[in-house]
Amino acid sequence: MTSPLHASVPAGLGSTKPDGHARLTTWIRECIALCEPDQVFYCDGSAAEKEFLTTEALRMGVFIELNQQKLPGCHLHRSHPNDVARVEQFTFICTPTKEEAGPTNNWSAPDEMRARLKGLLKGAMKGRCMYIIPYMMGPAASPLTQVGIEITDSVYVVLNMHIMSRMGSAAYQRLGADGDFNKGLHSTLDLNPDRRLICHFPQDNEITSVGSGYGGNALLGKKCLALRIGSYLAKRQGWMAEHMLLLSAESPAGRKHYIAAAFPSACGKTNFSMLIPPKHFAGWKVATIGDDIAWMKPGADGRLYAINPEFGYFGVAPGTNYLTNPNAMKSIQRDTIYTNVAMTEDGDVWWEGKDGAPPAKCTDWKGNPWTPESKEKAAHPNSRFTAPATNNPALANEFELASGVPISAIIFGGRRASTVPLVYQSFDWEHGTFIGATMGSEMTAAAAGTVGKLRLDPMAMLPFCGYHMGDYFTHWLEMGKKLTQPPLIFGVNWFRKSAEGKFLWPGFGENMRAMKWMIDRCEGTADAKEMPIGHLPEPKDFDFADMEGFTTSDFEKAIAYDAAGWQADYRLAGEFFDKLGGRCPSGLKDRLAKQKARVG
Ligand code: TSX
Ligand code: MN
Repeated sequence: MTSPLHASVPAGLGSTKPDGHARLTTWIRECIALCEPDQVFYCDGSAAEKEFLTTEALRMGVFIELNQQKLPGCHLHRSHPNDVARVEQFTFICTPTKEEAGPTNNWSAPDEMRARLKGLLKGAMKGRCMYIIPYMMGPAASPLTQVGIEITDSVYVVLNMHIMSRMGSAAYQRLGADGDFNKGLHSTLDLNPDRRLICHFPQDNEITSVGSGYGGNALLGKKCLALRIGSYLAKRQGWMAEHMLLLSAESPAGRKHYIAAAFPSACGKTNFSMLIPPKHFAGWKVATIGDDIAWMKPGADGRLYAINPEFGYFGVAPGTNYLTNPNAMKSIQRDTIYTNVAMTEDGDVWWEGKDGAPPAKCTDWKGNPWTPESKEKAAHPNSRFTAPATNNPALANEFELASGVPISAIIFGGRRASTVPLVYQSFDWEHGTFIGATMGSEMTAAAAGTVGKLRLDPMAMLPFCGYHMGDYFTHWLEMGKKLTQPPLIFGVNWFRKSAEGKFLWPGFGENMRAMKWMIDRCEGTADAKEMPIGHLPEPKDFDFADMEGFTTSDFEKAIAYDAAGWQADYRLAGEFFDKLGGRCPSGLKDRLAKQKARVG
């Protein structure tokens, strides 16, 4: 949603300009000359600025008032109904050659795309306010942190960036006179989907996004910088930008492990990052470091260290409730932006899968009256909350740690009704990379496509890798060689079903049991059976005590080995590797051949 002008701006706000950084000042001047805004607001990230812009967003109708007694500091935003999700078909990686972007990305020649974008942006901010947003992805003191400047004509974007990034003048301080920064230019234009383009210029550390106001397309620090540009920088600079949650798990004895996990969408990544251990695990503490993105770099000790570059959660609302994720529910009771959820008569929010019965009547995400008899959903399936990480009761102490945390285990998972066991361990780093590179997930109704169809999504990075996926796999293998104490790599599947179609594993907090086995493997205290696909826990190795109605036989079904299923998976993986051509590392192709022979 676009913001018109601010009639009057309080003294001291909107005027914190960067000075002494020639490249930055020049670029801002160029953007102003191109977009021709009537007003320029230089953000400082302060609480006073947030308060002023929130009041203005309410006045402009960008924000809708919610019940401030129930939900203090919370606001509702309704996006344009055609602008509710990321748009992979309009997302481009503009490298000098198509080969660099690879067969899994849309590509355009940088000069051609720049010319097209220039045409679209010429005069695009006439009658509008342009906001200059300085922000950091990562803690101010971390060597892994990146600075971005986002220029946008959306006050909704500014208020989201206040939550999702470390925004404000500290970013200018970190830049100094000549620091490198990501250039992000965003305009909603007229929200016409025919003029919607999300473009990345990795060689120039630059993003231009037009025609959408939606989170993943418009909050340029997240998917665009932290993953697409980030993965490109990481390859060149010797680190990793991954689509992973980060958590810590501390035993009653006080031993802590840090775990990173990659799951495709609709697998409950945010839920897992905020997991509450069941009663059986009294004394265990799980804390959230991040729910979506991890930046990781080998340390001097040969371990892999990770930070979460984000400052908030941009989570899917439907399905979030006090049973599936109490910590998320507690995180979204104040200072939260709700996008495309339903609103009750008393100014509360509602969505499908929230606690309790649906309200007798409410206003749906489009602003229309809704009752339980209505055919359409009250909240959009991709409706979101934007909440500060500091609201999370389970936020880890290490959230601001500049050095990052040393990772003990990396987990790859997907939604698989068959074949993939509850949990298994790779033989080594290369085999773990292979597990990540061949992982897939079955589609749910929330995603476009055929429900239940298996789609490969290597490392959950397919839509987010800013260069050739084959080169990305090579980078994974190279990183492994730099680590003298590499994390152990595991595969998991919370979604395996019985022949009758029932979930074999209760999931949610009970996933702590799988995590406990993985931690024990890291400590060298749990046994496993060597199978063709990796190391699997046997019933004696896995704690499923105090699980109501869950038997040894149930566990055996959840970890059962299905050779024919694996052969089918490997056929699909082979097709994907072939698509990558000569850039698919031979290490992975050889692994595939070896695995095919092993599973028989
Ligand atoms: O997030 C999920 N997790 C991870 C939690 C830490 N979900 C929700 C996925 C959509 C985002 C899950 N759904 C998980 C899970 O582990 N498992 C399942 C499947 C499942 C759903 C319901 C039941 C059991 C399994 N049980 C009953 O309905 C009683
Ligand atoms: Mn994500």
